[in-house]
Amino acid sequence: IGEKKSVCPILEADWDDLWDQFDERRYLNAKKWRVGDDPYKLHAFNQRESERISSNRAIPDTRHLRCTLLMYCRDLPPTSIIITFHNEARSTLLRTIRSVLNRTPMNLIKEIILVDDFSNDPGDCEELIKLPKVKCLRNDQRQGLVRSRIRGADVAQGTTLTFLDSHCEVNRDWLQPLLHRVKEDYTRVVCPVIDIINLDTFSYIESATELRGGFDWSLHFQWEQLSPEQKAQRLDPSEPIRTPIIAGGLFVMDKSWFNFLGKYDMDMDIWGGENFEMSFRVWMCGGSLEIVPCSRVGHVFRKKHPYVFPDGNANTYIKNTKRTAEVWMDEYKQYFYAARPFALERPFGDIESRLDLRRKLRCQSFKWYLENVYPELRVPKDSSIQKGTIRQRQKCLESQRRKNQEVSNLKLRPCVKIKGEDAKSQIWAFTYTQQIIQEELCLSVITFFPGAPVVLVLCKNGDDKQQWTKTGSRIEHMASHLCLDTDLFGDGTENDREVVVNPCESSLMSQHWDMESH
Ligand code: LR7
Ligand code: MN
Repeated sequence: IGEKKSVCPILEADWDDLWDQFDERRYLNAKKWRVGDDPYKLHAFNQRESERISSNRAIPDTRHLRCTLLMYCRDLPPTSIIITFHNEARSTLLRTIRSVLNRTPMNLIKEIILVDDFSNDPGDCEELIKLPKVKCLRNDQRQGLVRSRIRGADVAQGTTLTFLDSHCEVNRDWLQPLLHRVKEDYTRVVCPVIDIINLDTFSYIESATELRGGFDWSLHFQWEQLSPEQKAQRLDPSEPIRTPIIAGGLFVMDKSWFNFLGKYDMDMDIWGGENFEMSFRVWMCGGSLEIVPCSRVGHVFRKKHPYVFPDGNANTYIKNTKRTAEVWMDEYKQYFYAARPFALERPFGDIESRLDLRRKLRCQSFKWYLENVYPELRVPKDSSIQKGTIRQRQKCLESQRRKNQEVSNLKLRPCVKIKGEDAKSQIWAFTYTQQIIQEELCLSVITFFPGAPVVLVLCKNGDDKQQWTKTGSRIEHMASHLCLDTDLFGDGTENDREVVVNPCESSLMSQHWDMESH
């Protein structure tokens, strides 16, 4: 294990003189949080705290001790760092850039390309070109992160591309181990370990190292522990970890390889899904993905998007992931649709050019990917979709959605047909993951007690609060063992019953449900 890599002393740059030419206080003060305003309102993190903390702060070195002993290749080529953003807070954007300038050897930065994805204030980006190495491009309409990143990549002059989110802080010697891996083999796409910058306090927290990227059939990204066997095989904690999928925001890739593999899918909008498309493509077309534990970058993880999705959040996510499934997943896309039945009837644009790309590159099948890269992803036995109304006599379960709200109401209402078709708000799917789902929302019970309300919330896999079993005509909630039922709260009329769970009782007609297929 003890062998050292090639030795190369590095001159750290001193940016302080150059930094003095930039009026940081003016830049930040122009858009400051104001007393009385909600500090979370604009960015979904604590803007006030972010502004209180210097752009030039120390953070703990979270690497394994072994990492400090490694030496990297002397002649690593300088990289183009690409940061796209839409209405990022000035304080976090500036801290991202300053951390890069502070903790990266000057000779390794070709340039820092900011792509302003049509933020409200052009000054957010333009004023930063006074900083060393920084360039600014501004979209004249909102493009989303995929087309913005492509725009940055197209003008990049470095031989490698380094992507970062606009609210990161890079840690000590973060870049060298990444560039080193790509220099050894240009088909590698490499990521740092992503540490956590707390969204309330902005403290920098070490995250677990022995994780890799994984997902379920609904194509939701999740961090996964390495298996005991995988852990046992890792003799050296500084060794890279091969990963089925990348988180998406933070990685280094050879520029020619990026272009050769088809950049990104230009028709993906705003946010989401592009990391699946990129990951499947890289693995299936001859490359690999890995996480390099000696490279650490902090990221502010948020609970919701602070920005607008012009076509709606769920629609955009489904369009992007559906494009991925249709182009890359072959017959296995049926499991995606079984997990997300409402994606079937969604528009997703033209995918011909991406299918061409896949043929031209002679990429492997998705079956190959499953067998060789992600054997841990179990293929379900059943991909059938049960879809239709859920009836209690002549009444139907109905969602009452409010626009742009993640939580909706649930009612028992007279069944409705529109032009012979069941009303959309009364159509449900029962998935093989035992969720009862409508679009992206799932039936759930939050706290358990007799009479507890059943609510509609964003589906989350593996959450037993969202799982149900059908036993005869009863529908039992798995976590509480209570049964789907209705009560006469509400306005107390028969037409407006609340949907609840109650102790199971087979004699009760209100616990008697029929699923009528659509
Ligand atoms: O319309 C937009 N235009 C943009 O330029 C919307 C967003 N953006 C920018 C945005 O300002 C930010 O810099 O794109 C970047 C990513 O957006 P975030 O920070 O809202 O996304 P996220 O951190 O929640 O999402 C993760 O998944 C995304 C899927 O599309 C992207 O791949 C993000 O880059 C990715 N972030 C990370 O991988 C950091 C670690 C998070 C994890 C896990
Ligand atoms: Mn982010």
